[in-house]
Amino acid sequence: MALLSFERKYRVRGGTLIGGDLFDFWVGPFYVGFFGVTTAISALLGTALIFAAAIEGPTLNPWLIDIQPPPIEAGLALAPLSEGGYWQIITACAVVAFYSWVFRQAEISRKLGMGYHVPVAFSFAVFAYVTLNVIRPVWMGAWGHAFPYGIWSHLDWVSNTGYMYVNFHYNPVHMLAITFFFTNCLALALHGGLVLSAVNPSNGTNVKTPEYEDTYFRDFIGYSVGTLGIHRVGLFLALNAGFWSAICIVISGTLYVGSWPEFWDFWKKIPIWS
Ligand code: 07D
Ligand code: 07D
Ligand code: 07D
Ligand code: 07D
Ligand code: BPH
Repeated sequence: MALLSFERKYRVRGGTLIGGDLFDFWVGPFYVGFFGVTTAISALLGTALIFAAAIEGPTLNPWLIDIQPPPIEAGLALAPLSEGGYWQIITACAVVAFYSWVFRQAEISRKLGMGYHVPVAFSFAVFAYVTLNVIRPVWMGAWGHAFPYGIWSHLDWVSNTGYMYVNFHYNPVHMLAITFFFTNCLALALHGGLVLSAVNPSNGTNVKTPEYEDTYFRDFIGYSVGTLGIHRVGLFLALNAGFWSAICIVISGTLYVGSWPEFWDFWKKIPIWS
């Protein structure tokens, strides 16, 4: 009941970024809005084009569908449909769908009078995708540098691209991104474990308050970042993981060409350890 009366209070017009009252309504639980409409159109069109391209062959097995970008020789020109044109339109649909999703999240935040943390966070993931399939290919002068749309084939792209720089592990920004991913996973394991341990006490005892959670970490490692703080840490780690991933790939083949292991040659010559 409380939830329903709350919904009546906030389900009012206003707060849209574009379109005024036009699409300012709900369908069942879903808020629509101008960006709901643009998401639906671009997502459906993009998905339909994946099927259209797959029907041209050689397979309809979802795991083996492979929609390649135009060949590198075609540069940044528009390509015929079956030679990368499908990939180009699907990419345009995907960019519109992902950004529409960000703006729809922002409109919902505005309606609820909340901060923009979720749309900002998702925009980091979209930035990583746009870096891979728009910014880097444009910078390198050919759509052919982008990854193909296929469950297996995109893994081949990651592997081949990695070995193009001999050993991608030696890319220092890749190291930084991995460190953020690993630390993010560590933090979530600790946070999930801690909260569940407080709400699953030993038989016959009460659920524990956040003071217990803080005390656990003070006893354990001398410091607790606090109940709000851990969420700041989590967001910080996750956004950095996405951000430095984008940077690690966009510098490869643009600012840095050649072998990543050789990048470290300067460092072997530093007098302190040689
Ligand atoms: C769990 C949220 C749900 C999302 C799901 C994915 C599709 C694809 C399309 C048939 C965490 C939905 C899948 C819409 C259908 C067709 C044509 C999110 C969750 C369930 N990858 N990747 C996967 C994408 C890149 C890499 C799986 C997308 C980069 C490696 C899935 C993108 C690089 C491995 C997938 C993208 C890269 C995977 C599970 C876009 C570096 C795996 C993903 C748009 C980031 C793993 C067979 C997942 C796997 C895997 C989708 C980009 C590397 C198919 C949509 C180019 C090394 N990727 N990926 O759980 O099992 O994400 O592959 O950027 O090992 Mg990938
Ligand atoms: C093992 C850490 C345990 C730590 C402990 C604590 C101290 C104290 C003191 C600070 C498990 C130690 C504490 C010392 C310190 C103070 C005071 C965590 C561990 C007990 N891979 N791959 C994974 C991806 C490729 C390969 C896992 C992605 C290439 C091998 C994860 C990609 C090739 C192994 C993963 C990718 C390759 C893995 C790692 C992309 C290389 C493993 C996470 C995008 C050419 C390892 C069990 C993990 C594994 C592993 C991800 C690519 C090889 C799923 C995203 C194709 C050989 N890879 N990988 O395991 O499974 O954390 O380990 O391309 O052995 Mg992979
Ligand atoms: C931030 C908690 C604090 C931990 C810290 C690490 C040491 C090593 C030893 C100089 C998230 C303390 C470091 C004690 C000092 C010497 C000889 C946790 C945090 C500050 N790795 N790994 C790193 C370890 C494996 C892989 C960094 C340990 C598997 C890849 C650091 C183990 C595979 C990349 C590190 C272990 C693998 C790294 C940051 C043990 C698959 C990177 C780690 C005991 C899991 C990244 C230069 C981090 C990097 C990185 C430590 C195991 C793959 C040096 C202790 C064999 C691909 N690993 N690692 O943030 O920058 O953890 O490398 O299992 O790119 Mg590794
Ligand atoms: C791009 C996803 C964006 C998603 C969006 C939403 C839908 C809707 C609908 C479900 C960024 C899509 C939504 C489609 C679905 C419904 C209803 C996220 C994106 C917008 N690597 N590596 C990374 C590791 C090696 C290589 C990143 C580890 C090898 C290359 C991460 C290892 C070589 C690239 C990472 C390892 C290699 C990367 C990926 C270990 C291969 C990249 C995370 C343990 C031989 C990529 C921006 C990411 C990158 C990337 C981790 C190994 C090559 C840090 C742990 C040595 C070429 N690697 N890697 O980016 O930075 O997420 O991309 O060995 O391009 Mg690596
Ligand atoms: O709604 C969400 O979550 C429930 C948003 C989302 C998010 C959010 C959301 O709010 C946040 C904060 C993040 N992701 C954060 C992050 C991480 C760090 C910043 C980063 C690691 C990450 N997300 C990664 C990923 C990955 C990886 C690693 O591969 C995937 C697959 C996702 N995130 C997926 C998603 C979705 C579940 C959701 C989301 N992250 C966004 C949903 C969305 O945008 O919906 C609108 C679009 C459609 C419904 C479909 C569009 C279809 C296209 C037109 C066609 C398909 C083209 C595509 C390029 C083909 C790819 C083929 C592959 C085989 C390669």
